[in-house]
Amino acid sequence: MDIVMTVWSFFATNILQQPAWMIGLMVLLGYVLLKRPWYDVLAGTIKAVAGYMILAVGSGGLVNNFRPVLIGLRERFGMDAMVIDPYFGQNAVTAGVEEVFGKSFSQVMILLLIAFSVNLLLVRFRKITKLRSLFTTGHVQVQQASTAYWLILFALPGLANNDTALLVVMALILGLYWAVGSNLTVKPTQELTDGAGFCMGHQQIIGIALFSYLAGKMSENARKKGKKESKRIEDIRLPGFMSIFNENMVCTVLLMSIFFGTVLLLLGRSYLVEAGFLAEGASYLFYILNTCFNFAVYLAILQLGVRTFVTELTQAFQGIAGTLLPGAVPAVDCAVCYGFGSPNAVPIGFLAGAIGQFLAIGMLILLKSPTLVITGFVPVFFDNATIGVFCNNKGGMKAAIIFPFLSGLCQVFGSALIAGWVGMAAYGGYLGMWDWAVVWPVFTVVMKYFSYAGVVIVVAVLLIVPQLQYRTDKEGYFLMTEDWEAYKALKAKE
Ligand code: ASC
Repeated sequence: MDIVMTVWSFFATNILQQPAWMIGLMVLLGYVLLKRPWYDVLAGTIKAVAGYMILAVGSGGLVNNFRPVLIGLRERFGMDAMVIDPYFGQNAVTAGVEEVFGKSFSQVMILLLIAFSVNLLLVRFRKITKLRSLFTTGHVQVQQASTAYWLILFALPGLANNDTALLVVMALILGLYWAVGSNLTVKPTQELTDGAGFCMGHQQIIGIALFSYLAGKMSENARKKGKKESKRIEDIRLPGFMSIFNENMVCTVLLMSIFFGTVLLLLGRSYLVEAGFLAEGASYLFYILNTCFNFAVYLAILQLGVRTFVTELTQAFQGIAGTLLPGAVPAVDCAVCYGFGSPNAVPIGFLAGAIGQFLAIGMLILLKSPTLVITGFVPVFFDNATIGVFCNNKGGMKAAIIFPFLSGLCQVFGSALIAGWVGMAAYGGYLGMWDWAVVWPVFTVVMKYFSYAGVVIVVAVLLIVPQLQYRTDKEGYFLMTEDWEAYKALKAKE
């Protein structure tokens, strides 16, 4: 037993929780199953791991670049409150779960393993379950397992006395959420990427499905009423000097300069020096310029990383899909979609979401909410930029502004409500991503009030969703992951 645990914890720490190595392992396995020559296997694996590492440099850079602003707002204006961010959320669980529930955090890792196996099994039996995607984003799965652990313990405190029942219930719900949520993004992602063969496995997957659907409806309604549909961002050719916004890098630098430039000016030079962000005699102006330019630089790095590994992963996954998990696609990090569609949807979605969040925070202050929220970079950027990319693809520029804006409101209000209620706010953080600010709070309420019947309801609803999806398009449902060109031909005929 000891050896098994040691091997498992080695695997969990170094591979399962490290998306770069997890993706590398999948490419390795996939290429071996495809019987590719050894040098292809080696080259593919290297590109997958290195590509993912490049993406991580980009996304980590974005997060760090934003730090002075967050810490500044908090310290300079004395805003002490809960930060909505996956990393703060995970810290809160680690810090509080023992105190509040008398449970150790170490079980979260076992939960992760069982929930991942649930996802695997659900996809393996896809003929019955109609589920087509395997969640591969390990760092996100750790954050989600932690939060789910807290939410479910809160809803069903009786489970605390029975570890086996606790883990089974939790893994079932979490594994189902991974499988069903990511499965909902299969169609919008295939449409966005023209059949690249992956879907989203992140923290706003139900949000992506919902907002893509609404964006599509918005366009359809406009068409029916004979009105002009909102143009996609990439099709808008701006007049005269405005056309410089057509270029992604230029657009990002300009938008970020307006936004961060203002905030950094508000924080003031003396604060930035005092807090150690700006060196004593250094230029304030160039500090601001560097920070704003860095956003465009990290975004470019991130997109390079995506381009490096995505083809390897999706090709290799066909090897896995062909033998072990037929008809399946990998569900990957949301940042992967920034390599597709309009790159300018990224800063635009982010800004619309940020405005939504700030508005919501202002309202919490005015309403004297007992839980105050502070924007964290990961939700405000990665959720809203992603929703922006998908909505732009389905509903044009208008949708890419409206829906991220609504998402920003949801993130703040939803997180304030749930984290205040379940007691996580007291530990300074909550996950805060869209699904965890909206969908999981609903699960929690249902389970809190209906207890074990609530568990049955949540599980039943999750199981039914893919069945309903399948029914709307029996012919195309599996075809869209198995053969995208054939799927397109089928749709063209219809
Ligand atoms: C998250 C999280 C991150 C980012 C990253 C986006 O939810 O924990 O580090 O989003 O995955 O690429």
